[in-house]
Amino acid sequence: MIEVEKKFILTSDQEKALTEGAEFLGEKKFTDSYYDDAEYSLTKQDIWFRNRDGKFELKLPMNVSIEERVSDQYKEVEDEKEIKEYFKFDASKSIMNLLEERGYKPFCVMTTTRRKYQKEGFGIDLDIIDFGYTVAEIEYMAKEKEDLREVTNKIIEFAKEHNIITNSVVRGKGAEYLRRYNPKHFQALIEAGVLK
Ligand code: V4E
Repeated sequence: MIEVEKKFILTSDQEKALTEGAEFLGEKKFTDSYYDDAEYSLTKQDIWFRNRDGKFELKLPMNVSIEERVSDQYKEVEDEKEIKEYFKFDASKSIMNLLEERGYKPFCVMTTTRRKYQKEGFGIDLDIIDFGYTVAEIEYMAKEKEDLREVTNKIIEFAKEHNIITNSVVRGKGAEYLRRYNPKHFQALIEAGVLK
């Protein structure tokens, strides 16, 4: 499955419209640590390697150019064996060995409180992040063969139906964290064409 998601900063009226009639799936709190080496080798390729509450996960870009970027399209790899395969790393060694050998260190640690909803086949996440940032995500799980542009349009249509109209790209929490706390890394990603 491919996760297609679009982020929005909502007014309280928009948040109300979006969650009205939605099924509330629950609230959870999780802490993410994002890893990279000193050259930002991963994030400069839009690869996001994180540990979420003790479990490693990889978010791999679906080769969407920054000009065309109207939504986030990432493939998620959560299986440790597959993560090691992706990094062409010895399967008999641990992920900790991988971090050590490749020089991957945490560059961002943040805790998110997430309220999850479901409405008309879309997932809605309302994220409140500990460093003072709140962002909403509307997501749709697409099948490998689905046209991702069409899926993005579906998300935009759904948002419009709730009076959420935005043409701007909303920064994800990782990008916002870097902008605030690690301008050097943030600038490197702008120069690499990963962030705007
Ligand atoms: C993909 C990404 C980053 C990692 C965090 O991604 P995000 O979607 O915010 O995480 P989260 O917690 O919602 O993941 P989920 O629980 O849905 O799996 S940090 C920056 N990016 C990429 C990115 C980009 N290239 N451009 C912009 C404007 N924002 C983010």
